[in-house]
Amino acid sequence: MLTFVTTNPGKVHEAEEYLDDPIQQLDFDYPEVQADDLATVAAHGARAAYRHAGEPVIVDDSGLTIDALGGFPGPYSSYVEDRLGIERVWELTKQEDDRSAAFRGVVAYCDGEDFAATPEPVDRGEADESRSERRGQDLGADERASATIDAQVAGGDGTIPVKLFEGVVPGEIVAPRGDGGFGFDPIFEYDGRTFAEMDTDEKNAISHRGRALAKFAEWFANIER
Ligand code: ITT
Repeated sequence: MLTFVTTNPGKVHEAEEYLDDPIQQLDFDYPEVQADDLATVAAHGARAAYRHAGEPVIVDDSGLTIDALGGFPGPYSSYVEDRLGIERVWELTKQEDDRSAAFRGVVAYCDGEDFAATPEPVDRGEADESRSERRGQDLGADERASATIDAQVAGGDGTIPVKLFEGVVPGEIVAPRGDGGFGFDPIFEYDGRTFAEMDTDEKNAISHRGRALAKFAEWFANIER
């Protein structure tokens, strides 16, 4: 049994298609650190989720990046969906000539152990420690506050290794269409259809999460447990 720590049942539904092992959802809203890259957010999240669950966990951190908006909303996708809504993200983007975008996702696995070398990266928390030290020394008050959050989330065990699996899918932002999926799916078009116009199998075959989960599933089937 593998525990997927997420507040989003749509993610679990998609993951079930990939893994031979049964998956249970643990609905825990782990603290998300503020960082520009999803891998850092996912690695912190996986450690926090593992501490909470006390058993092997995966978390998934995903985001939509819109090229003409400098990669917005990126790591802030959840906040933007909540506060602005996808209709207003479409309104912002439709003024642009270039509406290209991408979904990016990182699946992060943590079971408290170290991992054998494979092509996928392992986050051991070193980057966080050096960044926190640097922030403490020569950066401003906002960044020091952020470093404090880093340290709290790391909880003194920032060195617990986390295995990371990344996936990206390019697409275009369009006016909302379709009833399936979740989140930004109705405004994300790939090859003529939005993700909300696809069923789960079709979306998985091309999506960022599908790509990350496929790599994770292959690796997970071969590790010693
Ligand atoms: P957890 O963090 O609890 O797992 P969440 O839904 O908040 O759930 P993220 O922070 O990873 O998940 O998601 C960031 C945002 O991106 C959020 O608004 C999601 O709805 C959206 N999102 C993630 N994957 C998506 C997908 O496959 N299709 C559409 N929107 C997606």
